Amino acid sequence: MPSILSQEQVVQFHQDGLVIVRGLFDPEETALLRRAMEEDPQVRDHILDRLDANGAATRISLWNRAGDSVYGLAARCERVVDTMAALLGGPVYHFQSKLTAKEPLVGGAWEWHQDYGYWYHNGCLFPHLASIMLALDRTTRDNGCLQLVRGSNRLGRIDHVPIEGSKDQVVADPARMAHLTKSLDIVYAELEPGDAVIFHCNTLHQSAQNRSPNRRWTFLACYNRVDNDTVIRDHGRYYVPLETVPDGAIKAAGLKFASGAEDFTSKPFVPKVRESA
Ligand SMILES: O=C(O)CCC(=O)C(=O)O
Repeated sequence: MPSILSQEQVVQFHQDGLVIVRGLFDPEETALLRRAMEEDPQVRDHILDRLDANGAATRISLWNRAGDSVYGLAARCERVVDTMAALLGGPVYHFQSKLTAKEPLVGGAWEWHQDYGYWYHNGCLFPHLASIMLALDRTTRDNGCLQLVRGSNRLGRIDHVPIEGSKDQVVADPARMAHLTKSLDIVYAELEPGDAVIFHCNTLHQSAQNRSPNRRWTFLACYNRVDNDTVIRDHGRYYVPLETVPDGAIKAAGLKFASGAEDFTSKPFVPKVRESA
């Protein structure tokens, strides 16, 4: 299946480092995914809290392999995989998937970072990775939608430094960020359930705390180019062939939970970075 994006959207992805896709999953598919995130015992049992710079927790559940669950099939369906391969310029494999969950009133923030600020340390030599974030709930400025720095994909990798008071996240060099956020636009990915934002691994992004009464849960699937397989084997994110499934597979499977192939993460991966950039 060819990429679902228009030529204009492909150009936008390369220029801006992000593209918003409305209605990527229909309401029935989105409801299945949302219920799986809420009800699958494996997803729930692997939820980790990641403290932000102010000590508030944003929640995440992470797994490395896309299996036969409804969320495994969503990450393997043609409309997603073929689009990611077209954007990354070659065949891809599933690098990781995650639920990122901001609970009403108490949800913590994600500090400014590039995913490659983390994934470089998993042994990916090139930044040939990208993610697709699918909204399970409506995401708005009020409940901590993703914010992305337009064009930051073209900066290259920025040094990331530790955050005082949090061992759970690292942050893109704040001195550099101050310049970048003055000169580049910030895009707020306000999404309806079923909409998605696709972004490059060097695109700087953050999300604010959720002080609203509305939950903000999103499902992300991340892909690496096959020829960029990790040179480090012990983080579980190395190449395993990705078998795509037809787009109809999600509804055909119904509410299917983890099958045992997922390789859920019990401890968050936080790279050991130095204090000064
Ligand atoms: O869920 C969010 O708001 C951000 C998640 C994120 O930045 C990540 O998983 O790398």
